Amino acid sequence: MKNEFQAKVEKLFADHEALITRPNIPVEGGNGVFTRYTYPIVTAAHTPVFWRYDLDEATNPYLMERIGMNATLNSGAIKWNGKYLIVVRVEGADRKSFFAVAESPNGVDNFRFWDYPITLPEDVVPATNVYDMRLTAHEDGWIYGIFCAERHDDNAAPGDLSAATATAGIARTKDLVNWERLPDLKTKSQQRNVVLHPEFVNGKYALYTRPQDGFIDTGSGGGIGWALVDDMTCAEVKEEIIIDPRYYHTIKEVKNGEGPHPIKTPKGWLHLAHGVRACAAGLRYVLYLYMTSLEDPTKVIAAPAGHFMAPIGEERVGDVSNVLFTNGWIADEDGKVFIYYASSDTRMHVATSTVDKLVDYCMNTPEDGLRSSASVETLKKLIQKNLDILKK
Ligand code: BGC
Ligand code: BMA
Repeated sequence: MKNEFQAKVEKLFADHEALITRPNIPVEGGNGVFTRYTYPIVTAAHTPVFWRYDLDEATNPYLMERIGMNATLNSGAIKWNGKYLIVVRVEGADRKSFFAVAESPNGVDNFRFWDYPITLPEDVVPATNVYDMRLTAHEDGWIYGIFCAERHDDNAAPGDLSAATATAGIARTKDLVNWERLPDLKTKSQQRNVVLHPEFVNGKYALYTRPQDGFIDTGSGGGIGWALVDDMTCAEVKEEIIIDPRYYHTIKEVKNGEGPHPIKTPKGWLHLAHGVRACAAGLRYVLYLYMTSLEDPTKVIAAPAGHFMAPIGEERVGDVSNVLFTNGWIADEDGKVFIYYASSDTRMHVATSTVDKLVDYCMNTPEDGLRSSASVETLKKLIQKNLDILKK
């Protein structure tokens, strides 16, 4: 006969299985640009039962969680052997983030973590925390993961335990299981949100960067940057230009940063990024799209005004409320796009669209006129056009 402990273990597994196999349901309606889904795709409760509990009755007679998981957020993404893989930033109750692969057969539900998290070798100077990995299957044959490596800033005043430095950590793999760590990116400034472009440009590796003066403040860092690098095994930013600047009174006034690497489309490179503004409630993070030229990837050719996605409903609330953040998307052969985004540094979601729709959105959404009166003029044009149509 089963004892009480065994019955409790079975229930834990059954409840977990029910959660991770729950079908996701597209949300009807919306704005025609993308489709949200009813349920988050991965939460802390999706992490395996055997990560959190000691299942040995002798050492855990009360069947309590021994290692708490706090959040699952900012995930890189890649299609791999026909499966939709996300490299999740899992944050433990101890505030340390680590990377773990969760795999889905269809991209919208049934995400299941691989048994072990990723074992990431250390850099020469070990990082205290690592997070927000961008995956790039580069044409050189490697899959690169670039992520933020955070360390305490030892130049800080005594007692200041929050001062930190942000550096781009670099690792590469061929199978997403075994990772080779390369030296951190050498740059003059601190860096978060560094992303590897998937193709060589003039025979070099190309990086989207985000120079910042301090750990939080971008300061003189003007926006999303671009740098060419000779060798990823000793990557150094020698020259950096800003391709997508921040701007006063827009959704990217305080900070912006590249999301996942851009998708190549016949009309240009399609980019997904985040923009940040400050308000009384703190920082507000939203997602936006832009496009760059195929001939010259440093040239912006489409810059639709405002946000593409902003937090709504339960997305607004979490550990860091009022935040949407993205560093992963997958474009299928048939043009369907899976956008993986986190809400409020707490849980992962998916939204779907198509390359054609996203390009249409970029090309035909009016640009930001940067003043209220310009916005009114843009609006009046559409109203007049539509009223003429409606009168016919
Ligand atoms: C957190 C990040 C955050 C950064 C800046 C880090 O310590 O882990 O999630 O983006 O600080 O606030
Ligand atoms: C940033 C990012 C994310 C995070 C966001 C909101 O600086 O790098 O890790 O989602 O802050 O806290």
